Amino acid sequence: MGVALKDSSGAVSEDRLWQRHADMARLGATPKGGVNRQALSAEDAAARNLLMEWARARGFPIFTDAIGNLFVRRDGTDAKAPPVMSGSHMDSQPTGGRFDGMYGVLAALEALEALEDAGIRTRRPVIAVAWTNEEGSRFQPGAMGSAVFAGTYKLDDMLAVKDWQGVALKDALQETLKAAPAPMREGDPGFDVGFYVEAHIEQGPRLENAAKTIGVVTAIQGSRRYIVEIGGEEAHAGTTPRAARKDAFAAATRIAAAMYEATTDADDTLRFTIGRVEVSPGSPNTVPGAVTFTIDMRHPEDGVLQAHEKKLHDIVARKARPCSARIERVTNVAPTGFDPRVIDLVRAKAQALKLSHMDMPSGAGHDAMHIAKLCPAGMIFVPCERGISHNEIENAAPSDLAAGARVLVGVLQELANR
Ligand code: HGY
Ligand code: MN
Ligand code: MN
Repeated sequence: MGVALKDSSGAVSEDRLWQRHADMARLGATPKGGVNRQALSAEDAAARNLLMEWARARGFPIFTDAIGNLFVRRDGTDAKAPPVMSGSHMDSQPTGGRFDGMYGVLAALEALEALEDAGIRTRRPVIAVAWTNEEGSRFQPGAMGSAVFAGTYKLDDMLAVKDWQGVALKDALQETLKAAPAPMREGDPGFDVGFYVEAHIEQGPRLENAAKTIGVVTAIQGSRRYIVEIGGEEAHAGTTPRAARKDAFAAATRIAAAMYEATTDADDTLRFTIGRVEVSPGSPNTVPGAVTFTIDMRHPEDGVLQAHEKKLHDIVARKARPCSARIERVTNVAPTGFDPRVIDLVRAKAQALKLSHMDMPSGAGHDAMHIAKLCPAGMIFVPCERGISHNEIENAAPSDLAAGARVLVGVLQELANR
């Protein structure tokens, strides 16, 4: 082992980190340069295998748990000390980018490698983690692996969840663990964690607009997800008079239009999205008998979300006739405030590395919102081009990714010796 460098940040390799993003982006690559690496798909399994290949090359022990979270550990001098953990997710949106989630996993691995390259021993073990199914686009709810780890969702409930084609998560997980085997940590997911820090692209334009390199993340806004199911009556498109129709799509458009209006707040802070709509039977000449659509609603204040949830229920009750309709909340993640000690340390490391930085909240949800319930947690943002994400053209600069990783490893090194 070489002589220990004063600080592991200097051992971060921009080239190694950038090359690994390119290697991972081949797994589920889409024509426009993004990725489609849905949770527990063959592409997800391939990413798990590649991460494990890199970990094994450094002799880092690997293990997984009953929901498929994947852990890479660098031992500390005190094996019993609760570890410092860092990571994010490798699953993507169907038309996702190559940095959302993956950056946090690769920056965490880079941190372990930089500690190793710098010959730095830490008291606590340092663990890099890839959480299962953060996106929640194939299997709802999202941030599933971290939520089961934190005890927010029950393992058995999540194993029973089905995707839009009716495939049970349990079966998809079994396939994935067969295709990407790793030693299984016995028992239910979850163990004592000392600190958690997650690196992520901002997925918004604020850092780029402010010409800052590092986002010192202070909080994550609250988010709620719903399913709306509308029941009508299939009928012949040519013979059925309007007055006799129970057109589920007509009802869906009335309900959606009223919801968009009710969530148009003056200061453009509330986020309301209908992202997926299924119309059945989906035939051009049959009046739709059933419509299902999803709602994703977010705001920094829980009270505002609660007030708007009531409005959504009222609209569904008022606008469905002559169809039937129901709205069910699928997830409710309260706003998360990060730990001032971690926030201050992220800011101090950015300053020490002479990196421009600013405090900011996160508009996007992250696994950190669940892990923050277990231990002091925080996040580090780096810019992404024009703030675009959940889009195949998502892009980030190698130097920014490396800068975030330098702050990350400095923070992890400090926390691992507290
Ligand atoms: O939806 C989110 O906020 C996260 O990017 N999955
Ligand atoms: Mn993400
Ligand atoms: Mn995402």
